[in-house]
Amino acid sequence: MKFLLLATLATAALALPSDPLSARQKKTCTNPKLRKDWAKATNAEKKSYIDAVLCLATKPSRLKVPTHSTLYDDFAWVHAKLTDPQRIHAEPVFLPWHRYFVQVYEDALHSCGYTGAAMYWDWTADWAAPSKAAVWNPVLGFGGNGSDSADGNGPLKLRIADGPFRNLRPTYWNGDVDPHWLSRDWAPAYPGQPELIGNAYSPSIMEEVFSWTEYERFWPALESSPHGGLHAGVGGGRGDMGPTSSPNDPIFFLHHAMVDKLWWEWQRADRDNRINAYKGMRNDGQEASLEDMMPMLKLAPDAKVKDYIDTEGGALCYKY
Ligand SMILES: [Cu+2]
Repeated sequence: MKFLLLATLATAALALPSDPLSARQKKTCTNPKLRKDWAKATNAEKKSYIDAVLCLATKPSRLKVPTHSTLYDDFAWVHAKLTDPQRIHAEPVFLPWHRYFVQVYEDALHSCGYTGAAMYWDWTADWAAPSKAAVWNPVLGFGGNGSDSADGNGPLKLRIADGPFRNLRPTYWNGDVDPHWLSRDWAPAYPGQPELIGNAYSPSIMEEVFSWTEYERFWPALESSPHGGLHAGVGGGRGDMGPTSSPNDPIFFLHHAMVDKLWWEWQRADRDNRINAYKGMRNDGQEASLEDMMPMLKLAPDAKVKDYIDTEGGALCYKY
């Protein structure tokens, strides 16, 4: 009996995924990881996160399309391909798909030596002066805006002027091979509108988003103004956060961790009724279901919505 038990344990240990390509294990979540606010993380945590992001660009692509791209580029490629034709936005799967995507990214950072959880940018706290946010720090942050005088990109893309990611050279722009320097094109302030379209994620907008009690009302409200406004505010017309290849900008993942945190807060505000709340019309005209599959195009296995609906159950184990 004892031998049998040991043998079972040994088999279970062998089956654990050693590489991030394997399906995430479903197990009881007893000790959820805490995802932190970038502005409150320690310098050591920030440094380790930044180093791991840079490391992704030295790792071979899992997708090999095209052959000279890297693991860093895979995220932009998958997001671009799943956006044209549209499979991950403007339908209920927007929230769980991006939740899964951020988790796949966190797993990739772990393959680059990072041991912490994904981090988020709380833009609801910075809405009145978003350009002053801690995330744009040129040493322990993501660098700032693109600049006309920054060399190398031509007039259509604004290369960022400083920061640890200034020398990053993403492979894709939208779904096309178009190597360029990482770019940002912050929307300027004008009377009544803070820079980076701060009004799109102001307290009054957030109050409206959280006023919805049904999932099918909540997700579009969150996706449109706060989520979309931030993308447009940071990316502008000539920055990486604008096009379908927006995961090119590493701030994408702090932005989407924040979107995820807001969904998490909404779910927990009425856990019994909302933790499995998932409804609405899919882009193919069918009713959305927890059994729906989320495509990840071989960056990671396709996965069911129901395994990613609860951050402390199914295939996930984290909280905010
Ligand atoms: Cu997206």
